[in-house]
Amino acid sequence: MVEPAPLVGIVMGSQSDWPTMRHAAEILSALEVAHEARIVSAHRTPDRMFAYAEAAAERGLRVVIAGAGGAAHLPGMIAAKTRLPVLGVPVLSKALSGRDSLLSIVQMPKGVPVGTLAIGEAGAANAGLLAAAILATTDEALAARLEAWRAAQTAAVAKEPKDD
Ligand code: RP5
Repeated sequence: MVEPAPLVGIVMGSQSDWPTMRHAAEILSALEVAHEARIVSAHRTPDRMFAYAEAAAERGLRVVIAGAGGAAHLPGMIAAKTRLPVLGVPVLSKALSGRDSLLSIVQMPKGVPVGTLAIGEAGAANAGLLAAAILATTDEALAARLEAWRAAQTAAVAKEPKDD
């Protein structure tokens, strides 16, 4: 079977980001959104990063999710090289608990936006949901799957707390 062409590109600065960024991939899989995941470091593989960002729109990607930790230049640099919407995920860093990642990603200068999510797993999962929501504006079947996913989440919330 031929795999559908990816619509969402998930990129991360390091293998060590994958335990966080896989939460974006899992959401996209659950919503049947074709996606790919790549290690593309702004610092260690800058040429790979430029090539990825420059080719992204032409290859048919519609949204890029970029996660990085520490001096997290990746989302901003990707955004500098593509017109696609870029969603930035600050990865929890060892030294500063992701505050460095958050500030590196969120404080983009005017003119080159990065939609910045929360630090860590919640941010990665929400980036997946947001990418799906963007695509759902022009895809009715995906919109229905997203509505169903949200309804299931609502249904899973108990009315009352219970003891462990
Ligand atoms: C960043 O440096 C990566 O995004 C990662 O979050 C952080 C640490 O990378 P490793 O030293 O674990 O490879 O580029």
